[in-house]
Amino acid sequence: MALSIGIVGLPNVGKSTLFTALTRKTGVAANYPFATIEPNVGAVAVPDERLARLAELVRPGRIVPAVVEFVDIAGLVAGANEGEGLGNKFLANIRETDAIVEVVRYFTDADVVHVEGRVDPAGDVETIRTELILADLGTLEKALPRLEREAKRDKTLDVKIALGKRVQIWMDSGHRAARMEMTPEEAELLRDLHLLTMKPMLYVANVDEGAVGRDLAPIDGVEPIRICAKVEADLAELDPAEAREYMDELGLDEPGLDTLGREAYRLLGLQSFFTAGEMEVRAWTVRIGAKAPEAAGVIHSDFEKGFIKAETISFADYDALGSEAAAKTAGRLRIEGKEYVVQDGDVMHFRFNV
Ligand SMILES: Nc1nc2c(ncn2[C@@H]2O[C@H](COP(=O)(O)OP(=O)(O)O)[C@@H](O)[C@H]2O)c(=O)[nH]1
Ligand SMILES: [Mg+2]
Repeated sequence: MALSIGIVGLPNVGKSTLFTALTRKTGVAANYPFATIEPNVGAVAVPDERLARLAELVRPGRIVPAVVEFVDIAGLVAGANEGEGLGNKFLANIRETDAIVEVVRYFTDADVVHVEGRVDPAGDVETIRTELILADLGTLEKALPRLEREAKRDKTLDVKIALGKRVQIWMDSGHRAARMEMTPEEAELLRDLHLLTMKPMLYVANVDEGAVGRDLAPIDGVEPIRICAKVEADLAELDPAEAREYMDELGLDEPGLDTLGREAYRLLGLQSFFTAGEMEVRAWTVRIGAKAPEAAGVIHSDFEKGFIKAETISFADYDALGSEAAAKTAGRLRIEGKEYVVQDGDVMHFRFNV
């Protein structure tokens, strides 16, 4: 299953423009057979030079890049948590994604109406944050009484209830759940509640054409990624030479979409591992810190359930030695077990049993 990122924001901030640019990007997404999955879901290939190098060595039948799915979620408005503007449906769509990119309007075009009548990035961010937090508080309000009933029979739930109450108080004061200090074990305990504000979040500032180079104030402690969605949509339609010329004119080093892809990977704590065989050389996305069975599960849930071991070669070794056989002879093919923490660029072969 591909990693999915929901694009959220107020109406008319440029979400669909960005989505279209992402999924139209020539030469990359077009190679992927399922580029448009549903009208509002698009698969975007993650550019990776290592994949090309592996393909050069293995000469497989096909090469498949890692993909990130972007979901264009209809605009959230104030009151969404109470069902305003089809709010519940949107919130349910967000719940299914692994991460959130929020598009914030910075561009000033008078022809494009702002739902609240003024361009106010900080105010917009606040509106969306409030909606997401209110939705999560609603989730807890339902979950806690249920957990308390179950806790009469199962005392182990007491820890989870106490944690839920702590998060409730924290969010009540206007903070996203992800900002609360907690141990990885506590975060794991919260996982089945699918809180929206526990998801990793990235901000895209949709700026005016002339403002792509300017510094912006941090949002929620991080600098937003500056993009002009309109420019990106145009760039996605041009051939590489024309695109380069247009970017030079605007003073852009690289398309904003590339920056977005890279920053999304970094901020969301993601990395790639590879599978390399005659049929296919392929890149996959997994969390930094994930153990081998979780990586196996990215390929197929059976691989995770029946995980036995992972034959692993680092990309550097594969690159230097040139083949799996050579890596094996050189003693660079490792047999890793359930506790192995996957490293960026690992070339893996899973053994499993179902
Ligand atoms: N001037 C300008 N207009 C934009 C930009 N991005 C989007 N728009 C326009 O804003 C309007 C709403 O964009 P859309 O992507 O549909 O917004 P959504 O409601 O957030 O999906 C459209 O008319 C776009 O052409 C931008 O970067 N600059
Ligand atoms: Mg839209």
